[in-house]
Amino acid sequence: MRALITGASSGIGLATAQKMAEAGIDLILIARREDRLQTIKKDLEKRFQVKVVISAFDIRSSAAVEQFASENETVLSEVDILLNNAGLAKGLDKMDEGKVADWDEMIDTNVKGLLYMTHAVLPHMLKNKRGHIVNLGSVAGRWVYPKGAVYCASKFAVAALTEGLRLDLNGTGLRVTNVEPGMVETEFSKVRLGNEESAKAVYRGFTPLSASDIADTILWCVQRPAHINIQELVIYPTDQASVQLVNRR
Ligand code: 8X3
Repeated sequence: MRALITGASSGIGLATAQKMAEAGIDLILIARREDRLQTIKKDLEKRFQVKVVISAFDIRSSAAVEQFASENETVLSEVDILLNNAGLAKGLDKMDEGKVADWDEMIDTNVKGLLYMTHAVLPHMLKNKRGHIVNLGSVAGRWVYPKGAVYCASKFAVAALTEGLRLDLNGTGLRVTNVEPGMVETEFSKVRLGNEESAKAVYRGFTPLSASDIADTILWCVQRPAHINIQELVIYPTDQASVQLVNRR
């Protein structure tokens, strides 16, 4: 079995790569940071005796995705699982104060990058008559919160793309899942807010989810028997009851 993971050099992507390798799944890892990918490849191949192919490029570029797809036809033809994990939030602003560059980065990565990668892998899965696409959505793809409209919109798009793909793939045997976490402590808030201190404050006073928690959930989804499709899965920390209600001690 082989899985392709985007955004594999940190956070949920990396944690899932580790758990999949532990489960004996070969990997294709994609991220922008080549040096991190090299280190991860060495570590996973040594610890778990799995095959790890790495490729460093930016999924926001349709040309880069096309080039990757044409240069890696053989490995791509063996992909059983596509984890569209790469994604980010940039800024926490009212819409009139938001930066266009932040909006572009979120929409280009979270929506267009996911589409480009799906477009590259799907023909192989259809040919093989098997495959599972797991999209990393968010509770922000079901409920909107103040100052988060554009990030939320990008994750609402992930929910729509998952549902749409399910409809288009009905009868093919392929599966599509949208995993929608609440607050997970990774580099997410540092990337969003731009500094460590503000990021730490986001998770202060309660126990957030970890990347490893979400990796376990993803693994559980892909390990269900072939007749089961977990279509949408919301996972919150126990102390977070909605996108805006967190019980802090
Ligand atoms: C991340 C969850 O609540 O910070 O997608 O938007 S949240």
